[in-house]
This record gives sequence, structure tokens and C-alpha cells, in this order.
Amino acid sequence: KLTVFEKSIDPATQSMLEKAENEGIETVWDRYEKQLPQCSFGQLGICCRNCNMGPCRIDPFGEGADKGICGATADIIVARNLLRMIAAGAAAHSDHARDAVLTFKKMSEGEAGSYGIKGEAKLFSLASEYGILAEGKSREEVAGELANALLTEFGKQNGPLLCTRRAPGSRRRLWAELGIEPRGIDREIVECMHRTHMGVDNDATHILLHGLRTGLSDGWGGSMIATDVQDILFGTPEPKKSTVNLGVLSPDKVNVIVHGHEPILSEMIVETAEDPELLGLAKEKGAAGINVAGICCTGNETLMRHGTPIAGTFLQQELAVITGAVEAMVVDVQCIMPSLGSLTGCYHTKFISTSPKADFPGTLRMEFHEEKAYETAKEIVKTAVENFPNRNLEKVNIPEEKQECMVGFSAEAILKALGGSPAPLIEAIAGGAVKGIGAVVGCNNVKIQHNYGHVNLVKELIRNNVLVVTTGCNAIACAEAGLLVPEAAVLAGNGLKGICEALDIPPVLHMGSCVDISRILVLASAIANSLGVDISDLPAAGAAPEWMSEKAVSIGAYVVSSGVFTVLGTVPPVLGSQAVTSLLTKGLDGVIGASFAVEPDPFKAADMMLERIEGKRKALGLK
Ligand code: NFS
Ligand code: SF4
Repeated sequence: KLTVFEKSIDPATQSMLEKAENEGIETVWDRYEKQLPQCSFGQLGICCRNCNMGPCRIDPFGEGADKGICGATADIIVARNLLRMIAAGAAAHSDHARDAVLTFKKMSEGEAGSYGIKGEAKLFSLASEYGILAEGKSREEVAGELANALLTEFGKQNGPLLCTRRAPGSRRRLWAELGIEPRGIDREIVECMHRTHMGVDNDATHILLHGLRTGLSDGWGGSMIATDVQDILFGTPEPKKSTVNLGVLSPDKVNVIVHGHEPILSEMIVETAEDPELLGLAKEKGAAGINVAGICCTGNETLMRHGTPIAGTFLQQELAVITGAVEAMVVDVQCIMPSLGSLTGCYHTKFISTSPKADFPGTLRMEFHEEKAYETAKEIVKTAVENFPNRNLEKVNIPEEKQECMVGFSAEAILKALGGSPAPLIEAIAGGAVKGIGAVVGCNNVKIQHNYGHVNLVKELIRNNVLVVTTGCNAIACAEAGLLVPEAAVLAGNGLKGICEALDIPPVLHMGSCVDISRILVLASAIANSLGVDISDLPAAGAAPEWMSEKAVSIGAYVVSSGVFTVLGTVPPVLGSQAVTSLLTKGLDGVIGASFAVEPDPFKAADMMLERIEGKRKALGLK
């Protein structure tokens, strides 16, 4: 049995795990232990349930079956399973994007009550990118036309997706030559499901190429559209300060947690928390106010735009409830553990599900629709406020740990901090003060000590003068470890430290939620374009040290297809196929100019990234 210290490196997490143990409360780590040893067929990716002659599995030792009933080999089964993971991940990001665009469209028609246009500059720049003439039209008319153009990207039959035009020309030509230019967002995902149906695509390489294309339809399609539209609706993030970790929960205010991924809901919750009527009610109920805090990427969205504090990463969602101080856990979609249902039952916490798409055991359903967004958000927060007197003070224990952070580094904000163009950063890279750029992203995974992979990998990179850009739960982990403040520059190598001090920025830049990895693509393209090279020529490398979700697999597919070498900290279920493993870790390099590596040890992973960065520097003639 793991000790709390082996489960997490974070003191707040450790103390809540102790509380859970004392109270006999089960957490994700307990359930993980009950699953051990995990099924090795599943780990290797060699079981198939794609038709009802199965399930089939391949004997990894070569003694039993070497084919499924239909004749599918380990290579075929592994590749098909991986493609389905990519499809699910791309679907999650892109369906989130679709909802954002539909809200945007309703807003343009005046039917999304409380939503408006907070990012006017982005509206017009995007409209012109999509060939929409703004002259003589109202903002709403332009928004309406843009919404229709964006919706077309989902259902289009022929590509390429328009956002791909942001990529360097050499990259786009490569995609076209390989036949992996994404056509329509929905089309690529549907085709994954078709190809993996029994008896369709049965060549591992051929299957994986479609995986790259589907990934691209996410990164340069769904995710990018989600980021763009959310920026128009809610504003493009700018640098600001905030706080993170379980200690942001308030001992005397009503704590409302927003957890999941879509800012559509959480934006309204943040707004209603300032409603005088609700504040009055809170006072009446004996609370000092209303405190909204985020978890996962919904938290990142409100953090980036409003500086709303974040209570934790993916693995801390249960622990927030275990503090005993959460009046409402409000969720939308993705990365929400169904365990929250029975867990909230052990405390006074109301578990409120809001998405028409997602329900969980033990929730109070308060379905959220744009037309009545403010009203519903108010109803939700009111439920939380009314729940405050039910707080059982004997069960309340909020960890002290909360950490300051500086966030809000959209691509626009980074360019602004650099004085308007990537030139100063390029000079710093060329001169060697900054060795390169590390993009570190992704989830927590119980298979890795919570935050150990994230924090150590990032520290190692900045120590070696690699500027780190981060999103998702990695960003939260870095914030908790105190890496998102300008003062963290003391942990950086001298070159990077100088740059951070000159610009007054942290050595690790929080670029947003996981769909905002599209911001990293835009930034990388801006740098590549201004150097006249491809993204794969840049001294850059990516990592997902603790990834767990299918979304991360889709992200991996598009980051590598965009030309960035990527190290995975947890092993994807592909090792059952020599062919697939070697294609992903070696073969892809010759095809797309980047590949994957798998390395759970963050120090070794950092070395691999540094080596790649050094290699790219050399190729560019830099010392
Ligand atoms: Ni990304 Fe964000 Fe976190 Fe992983 Fe989940 S919250 S969308 S999937 S767990 S980083
Ligand atoms: Fe077995 Fe083939 Fe059916 Fe998969 S598709 S379950 S390998 S028979």
C-alpha cells in the first residue's frame, strides 16, 4: 500500500489523503490499488472487442493465439485501438468547440441572453481570416457570419481545414503530400470509427496515418476553434496574478467549485458570484461571501481570464470535497470522476451536473442552456449558498497551502510581452541565452506520483535554459510548485533567468487549458514563419509527463504531426505491437519530422528533450 507521501509530492494533497484515511473515505488511489495488477493484455493494447466473434486477445509470449478470430494481428489490433483513442480525444475537444460556436451563433442572433462579445479585436481578425467582410456590418452580423463559417469546418467534406493556413507552408505541403491534411472535423472522427470497424482498415501504418490526420483536425481544427471563439466571447487572456491549491478554499465563504472543461458555464458562475442578491443571501446564511474556485481545465479557463483561483489538478478533485468545505461541486464535461457522486454523499457537498451530455451518479441536475445562462448560474450558486449552513465544522479541514501564480499568457500576450514580435525571443534563442522551448502539458495519472513528473521535468528544463510553455493540469501542477511566478527565475539557468528578469515574466508560461495547446501551435508557427523554417526545425520539444486521457492521445498525434518531438511519461497501450511501437518512436521521424518517446523518469525525459533541442540548434547553425 502506498503512503500518502508516495502518492503525491504536494503537501496539501498529502494532508487531505491523510484526512481521507482517517475518515475511511475511498479515493482514486485506493481504487487503483484494487485494480492491481492491471490486465497485461489491456496494457499492451492487444485485446479487441470490435466485433462479437470476440473478444479476442493475442498472446504476447507467442505461445497462444497470434491472431484474432478474423485474422487481425497484434499490429492491426494495437493500431485500431490507438485510432479509437485518438477519435475519442479529438471528439471531446471538437464537440466542446462545437458547443462554443453554437453559443457564439446564438449570441449573434441575440438569443444567448447574457453572453456578448468581449474580444472584439479577435472577432475582426478572425472574420478577416475567414474572408468575411466586416465593412458596413454590425458586430453581431459579423459574428453570425463567422459562426456559420466556423460551423462549416465541422461538417465539411473537403479540406483542408481553414485554420491549417496558420501553419508554415512547408508543414502544410508535407501534410498534403502524405495525404493527411484534415478535411472536416467530424469527417475525420467518423472515418476513424469506420476504419476500425471489423474488416475495414487492416494495415497498421495506414491506420496510424489517419490517426495523425484526425489529430490534426483536433489541434488545427476543433481545439483551435474552441480557443478562438472563447476568446471572442470571453476575451483573450492577459497576464494576471492568482492563487492555486486546496488552500484557496475559504473557511468562511461559500465555496463553489467549477470543474470540467467548458467556460460557457463557469464564466456565468463567476459573474453570478458577484450578484448582490446572492451576496446578501450568503450573509444571511452566515457566510462572509462567495468563493468560486476551479478544478481542471474549466478552472484554467476562468483562471486565465479572471484570475479566479484554482483548487487543484485532476487528481485533487476528490480531495477538494474531502476538505468538507465545498458547498457545491459544479461540473460540465470531461475528466470528472463518477466517484464524486458517492463521495459528495459523505459530506454536505451538492454535486451539480449541468451539461445536457453528461450526468453522473448522485447529482442534482441543473441543466444549462445559453438562453437562460445567467438565471441557471444564479440558481446553481443559490443552491450552494443555501447549503452553507449544512457545513459540518467537525469535518472541515482546509489545507493551508496556497501558492501565488502569474497566468494569462495567450500567444497574443506573449508577443505583447516581447514588444510585439517574436524577434526578441528568437534573438535570445539564437544567442543561446534561451536554448529552446519546451511545451509541457497534460493530466495527472495515479500511475505516477501526483505532480512528481510534471514539476521535476519542468524544473529540469528551466534549469537548462529552456523556456517552458504549459497548459492543462501541468500548468496547475507547476503553479502549485511555485514555478509560475517571476521569482521562480532563480531556478532557471542564467540565460533564461536574465530574460525573465528583463521581461518580468515567469520561466514557465501558463498558456491555458488543453484546447489552448492550439495557442502553442500558433506561437510555434509565428516563430517558424518569422525564421522562414518549419516547426520541426525549431529547437523545441514537448512532453506529457503524467497523461491519462484519450484527449492527450489526440494531442500527442497533432503535436508530433506538427513537427514537435514529444515525450510521454506514461506508457500508451501499444507495446503489444513491435511495428506500431517502432513507427511511433522512430519511423515517424522520417515521415513527419518528429516522433514520440516514452520515459516515465522526468529527469531522463528532460535529457531526451534537451538532446533534441541541442540537435535542432546544431542543424540551424546555432551554438
Ligand atoms: Ni487536459 Fe484538461 Fe487535466 Fe488531462 Fe483533464 S483537465 S483537458 S485531459 S486531466 S490535462
Ligand atoms: Fe476478434 Fe477480429 Fe472481432 Fe476484433 S474484429 S473481436 S480481432 S474477430
